[in-house]
Amino acid sequence: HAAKIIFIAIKLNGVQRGLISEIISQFQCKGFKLVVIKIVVPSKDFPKKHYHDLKERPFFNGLCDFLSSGPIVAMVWEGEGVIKYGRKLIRATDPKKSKPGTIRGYLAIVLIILFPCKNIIHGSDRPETAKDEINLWFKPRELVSYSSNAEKWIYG
Ligand code: DAT
Ligand code: MG
Repeated sequence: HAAKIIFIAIKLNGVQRGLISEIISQFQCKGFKLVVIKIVVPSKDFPKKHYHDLKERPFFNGLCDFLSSGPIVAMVWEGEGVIKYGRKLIRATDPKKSKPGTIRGYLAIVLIILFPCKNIIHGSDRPETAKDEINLWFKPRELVSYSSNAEKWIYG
């Protein structure tokens, strides 16, 4: 069910600022289910694979260098409409265009306005990219299949 899963990464500045639990809360409180989570410092070339569709853009090298320079929390969240809702929750790429109450509007600070790559969080934008990103960041056996006890209260 590709449309029901999203790859979410908390970028290193979010990790360093202690925002892991806040971001997890936002997804958890909405009723989405965490199916895998790990913390990793990506190799130099790894972000280039993740952002391959942006390789012609002028900010590509800076973006990739930033993402390989510290610990990233990589997750997969599952649930009805998780991509659509997740993108709304994360909001605009440029944090100064993100409303308060969105993750970037709430958590991305002044410095990030000058460096959009430091916008705290990544989230897949479509089912196809979610699938590719999950395959890139995780092995299939890392994804934990379980039914949450809350499901009957969320979908019932
Ligand atoms: P998003 O992360 O909102 O999906 P994207 O996929 O277009 O945005 O871009 C990936 C990342 O690249 C983004 O999180 C920050 C950086 N970025 C995007 N546009 C940029 C720009 N015009 N200048 C600098 N960095 C940019
Ligand atoms: Mg994107």
